[in-house]
Amino acid sequence: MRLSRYFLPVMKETPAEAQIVSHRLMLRAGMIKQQAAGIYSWLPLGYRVLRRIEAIVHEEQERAGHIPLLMPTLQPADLWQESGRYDAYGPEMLRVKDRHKRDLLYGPTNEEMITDIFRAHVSSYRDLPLTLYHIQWKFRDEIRPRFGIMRGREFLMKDGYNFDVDRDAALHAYNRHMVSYLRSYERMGLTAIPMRAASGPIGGDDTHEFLVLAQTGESEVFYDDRVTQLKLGARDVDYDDRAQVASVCAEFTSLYARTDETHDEAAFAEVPEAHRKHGRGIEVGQIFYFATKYSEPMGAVVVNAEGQRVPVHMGSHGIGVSRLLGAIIEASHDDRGIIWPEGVTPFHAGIVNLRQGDAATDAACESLYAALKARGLDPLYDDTSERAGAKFATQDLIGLPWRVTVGPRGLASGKVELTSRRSGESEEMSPEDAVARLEAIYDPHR
Ligand code: 5CA
Repeated sequence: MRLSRYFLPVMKETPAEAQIVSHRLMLRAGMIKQQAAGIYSWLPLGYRVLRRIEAIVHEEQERAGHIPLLMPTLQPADLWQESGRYDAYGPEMLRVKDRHKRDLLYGPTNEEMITDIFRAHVSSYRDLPLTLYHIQWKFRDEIRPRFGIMRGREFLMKDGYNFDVDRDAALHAYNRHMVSYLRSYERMGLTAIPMRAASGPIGGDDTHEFLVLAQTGESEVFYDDRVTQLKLGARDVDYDDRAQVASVCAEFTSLYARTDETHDEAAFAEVPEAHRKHGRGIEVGQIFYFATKYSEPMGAVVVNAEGQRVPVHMGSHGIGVSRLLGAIIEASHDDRGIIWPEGVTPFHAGIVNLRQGDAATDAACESLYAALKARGLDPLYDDTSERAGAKFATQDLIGLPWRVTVGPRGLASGKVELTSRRSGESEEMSPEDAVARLEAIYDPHR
């Protein structure tokens, strides 16, 4: 993309309404625009990152054997009357009437609808296990939408639902979700810690939230800080191997880590004092096992191997896709702007032309641009006639992890400069070497 033809409405001023750094930076970098309280348009730069995050979520869900579909945002009220949640959900649910005076709602979550799909088509244990998921907009009429897309009213969520013949199979699905979530967050450059939590309106006793530590987080957390060192890394997990998946989960959940809702002072006191930490976190996902809470009232029944009709065991599993942008920025920025992890960056590298209009410099930038594109990388070429200082400030604000600076002085000796946004370090090299370096950097992320 050429910046002169792009739509990147960056702001110099710090917007007064934004209280936390991620919200400020998303507005300043021209990523989102508020349309109503808690409702945002995704401008091109923000939309690119949102799509990167979605792509990672899809890849990791499909790797775990989970199947994508798409359910609508509007749902009929009668499904929710069947489960008993239509009245219980309260004012957070946006209720609408159509022209025939039928009651609809904008879905805050999809347990009822997916159970309805399941009961219409599945009746035998032979069709199990089954996990279906979608990435779809949700609406919750939050009493206090705030911090930009972090607590929105309309927000993008990945929600997945497992159907299993018994508790053991359903707990394996729960564990598969935990591992696939850990992989997804790591690919986004995040450390998200699974913490024992409370289930709220979704229901069930087994639930973990995934928290990114940040002072601006809305959740109060208590943890053994050795849990922050755990990494899944490149290890190969066989998602069909119950014992292996369970052992990864045990590794990530055996140290103390709980939100305030389930915090237990006596158990916490057993953590060695040097490792006992109390702080705040951003909830970027939650998994639930709730057995037959929805399948029983809604009649989602399968015939098991013994020929008995049993309500199917279910769980639901959510990732806050749009919230993740805020969480990533909270975890990765400096006083000049955002620092995108390579896995989610909107463009792989910026190209800064220090002397736009100079024939040799323009030609070098064009050929660099073409070479990166030919290798499947997506550069953002600043071909505007802004001063160098302003170009650097924009690059720093929007946070591309790598910048290639091209100017007449370097070109005189056949060199461009490759700069890391994170470390600030620059290295001179030939344009060919810069392309090869970027290709190698991004190889593991593709
Ligand atoms: N049905 C279950 C799991 S599929 C469910 O709805 N879970 S949830 O309520 O925990 O939401 C899943 C994730 O969505 C949360 O972990 C959080 O990251 C994100 N989320 C929830 N509310 C909001 C909101 N108002 N704005 C942005 N993200 C939100």
